[in-house]
Amino acid sequence: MGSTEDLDYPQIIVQYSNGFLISKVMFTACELGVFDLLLESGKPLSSDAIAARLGASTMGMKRLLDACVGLKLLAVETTQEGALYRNTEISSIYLTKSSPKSQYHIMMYYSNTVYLCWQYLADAVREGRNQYERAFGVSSKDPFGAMYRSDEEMLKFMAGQNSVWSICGRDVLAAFDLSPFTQIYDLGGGGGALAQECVSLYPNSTVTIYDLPKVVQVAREQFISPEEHQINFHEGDFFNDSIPEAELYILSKILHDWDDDKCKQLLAKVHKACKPGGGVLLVESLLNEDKSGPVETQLYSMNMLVQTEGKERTAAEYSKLLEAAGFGMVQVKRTGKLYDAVLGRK
Ligand code: ASE
Repeated sequence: MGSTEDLDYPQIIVQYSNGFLISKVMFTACELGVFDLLLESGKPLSSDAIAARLGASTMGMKRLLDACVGLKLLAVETTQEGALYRNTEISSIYLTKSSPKSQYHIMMYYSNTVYLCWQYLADAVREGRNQYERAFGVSSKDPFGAMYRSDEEMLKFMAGQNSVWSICGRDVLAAFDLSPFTQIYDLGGGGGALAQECVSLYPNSTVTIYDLPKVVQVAREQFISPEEHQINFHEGDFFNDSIPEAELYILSKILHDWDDDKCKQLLAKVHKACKPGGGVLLVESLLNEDKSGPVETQLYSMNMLVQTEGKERTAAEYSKLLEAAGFGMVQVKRTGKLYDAVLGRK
């Protein structure tokens, strides 16, 4: 503790400074299709072969692959023909596009959208608002208007947000026994990956994905197969349009997009629509009560500053919002993963 070594060589300062270099190496290897190629190939490949197949320079690709080895995202073996690269287990599972647990789309969203907003983090802190005007030249008044500024951006966001449920979906939905609730609305359900997890975990439930019309159209056409009979759709804007009656409302990563006033407004509307005995399930990344961590959640809260009108909150803050809207018997379950669950009852 406080050893002179730490002050002589500031390990954590060096590590934090290099953090964004690490992110960009991983994002770039994903974007160029390195992990996909190595998966398809089924055997280790030389850097020249990878460069040729991916249309990259031999020199640039060699350096990228070696950095991936340093990061343990690739393994290398030296043979008579030279160095041969292969995926590590973790990159096969999480960094390839086709894997069921793929995090590829969230990485593309981080690399090409979130990254650009973070360029203006200092402005966001100074001004206390999101940075769409500076980053993309679009009005920051309506954050989802800005986030969905093109169909392509909307699709990238939906695919990105979907990816996290392949690694956290089960945990947040199994945190409470939701089997008594069969009629479920997923407000702002987007691409529907959480709804899919929900109907698979609770076979007697039907989940209606409630989202903006253009989001629902894309979810229908590109994310949810018509064979998914337990999933329905409802086109609407939950702030301005009516919310139908149901037993359970899931608000997954919704409240963190909005300030307290907007959250109270939305929760009051949900409370009014909710059947007596029903409930609301918040799925969010919870801050410690003293906001001392977890660091991932603190960083997400910074991201909410640059991208939305919201913030990450503590369990007590969510409980207060729920209670202000009339919900009671609030229960909190931390999952130990990125997202946690809070259940309120009417
Ligand atoms: C939102 C969630 C996200 C709105 C914008 C967002 C995420 C990234 N941008 O509701 C996912 C969480 N990740 C981070 C970095 O916040």
